[in-house]
Amino acid sequence: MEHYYQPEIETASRETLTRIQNDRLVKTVKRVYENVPLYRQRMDEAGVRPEDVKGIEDLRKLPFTQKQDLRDTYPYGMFAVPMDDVVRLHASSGTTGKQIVVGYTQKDLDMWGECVARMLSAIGAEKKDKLHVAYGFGLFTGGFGLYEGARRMGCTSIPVSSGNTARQLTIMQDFESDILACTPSYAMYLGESAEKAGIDTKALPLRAGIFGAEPWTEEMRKGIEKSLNIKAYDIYGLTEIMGPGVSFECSCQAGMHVNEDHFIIEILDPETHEPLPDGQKGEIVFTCLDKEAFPLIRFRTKDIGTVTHEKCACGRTFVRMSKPMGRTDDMLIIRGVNVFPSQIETVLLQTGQSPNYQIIVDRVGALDTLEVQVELSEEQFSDRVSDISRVERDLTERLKSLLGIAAKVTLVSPGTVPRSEGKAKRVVDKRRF
Ligand code: DLL
Repeated sequence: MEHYYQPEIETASRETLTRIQNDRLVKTVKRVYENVPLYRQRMDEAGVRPEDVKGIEDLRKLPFTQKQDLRDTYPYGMFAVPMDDVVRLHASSGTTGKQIVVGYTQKDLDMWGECVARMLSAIGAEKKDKLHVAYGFGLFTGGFGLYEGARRMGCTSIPVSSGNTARQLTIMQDFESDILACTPSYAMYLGESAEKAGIDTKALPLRAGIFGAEPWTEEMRKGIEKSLNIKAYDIYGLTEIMGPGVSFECSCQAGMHVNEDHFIIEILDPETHEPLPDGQKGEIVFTCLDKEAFPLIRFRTKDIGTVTHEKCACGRTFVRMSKPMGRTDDMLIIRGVNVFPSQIETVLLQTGQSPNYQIIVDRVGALDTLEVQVELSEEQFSDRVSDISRVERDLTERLKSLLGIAAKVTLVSPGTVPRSEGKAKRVVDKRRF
């Protein structure tokens, strides 16, 4: 039996959802025009008046928002309510550039909790469950986002925050955590550390995990499910739009349902900005429908993905998005060839290699170089040198045929690739541009 948190809305007909979206979009556009100078200016420049937007069919008349706009208006220029009504701030630094600040009203936090509670119900969590939150608590949205959902749903949250792996494992055992929430790379590390510490994960009550905030592959999902003996679910979100819970996986694990009563998703051709049909890869763009403090219109996420309107076996009618398949800005251009780190990860995991790897890009003279450092498992480490060279050769060939350019594969000793407690740093780009 499928569990829903709000069955009426989660299984609503397309007509009902469209009606809600039309109604909320009209109100939000009016509000941002009146309260956010940047939107008033952009809409004036585009010759669009708030009353020209009568529903979602007029969405395309509206200008885009980009991360740079949030930096230019730092810290509070995009807020649509007086500071008096803001009850929480979060921030995101990204990997480059100045941080951005987002705000939430009381109602925004309730809505956030509702979105995360839908995800918790979808994966079969119940009030009696204990949610072990090992996402960071702080300006990062991961910790507090999951906490809001657990509170809303009535689960017991254990706000451990990130770091101190030995302590995480002790708490997991002693407090009897049922569900784990952290980044997928940290989940892998927890599994590995449990094994090293001689903890039998099969004997733990832990049964599910909520992993997101960074790209991860199906192979990695299998690895986590095996090592922690749980079901692993994907959750997506971004600071600018809300944090975790913009979309979530259900028990079918076949894409992430977008909370469409609160957010509109568009998939656009990154160059022409034309909308793309179901199944075609493009840039994910979100519009907030009922956020009060920080409502963004057509925010270009730079994440690349697809959507499907096909019916999901879980009964939810919310459109599903794919796992993001990289970002327009994490695509590496090496000797003129486009390379996504996720392609490299897929090859490594499909061939049974360790998920602990790092991609090093450098430039020697005028030539870009690509090196993939992959950690050997303990068994491989004790193998003969000739076996290790065979693995290196095999990986080199597979990467060459997939990427179309040569990569140097270096197998390194177990435990030498740096572990992360939050988002993993997979790429080190040493080139000077
Ligand atoms: O990472 C919010 C979050 C926290 C999501 C906890 C899920 C769980 P930011 O730090 O602003 O917010 O980073 C947002 O992370 O644009 C994607 O590129 C990436 N990302 C988030 N979730 C996923 C996912 C949080 N499930 C950026 N799969 C986004 C792949 C993800 N990438």
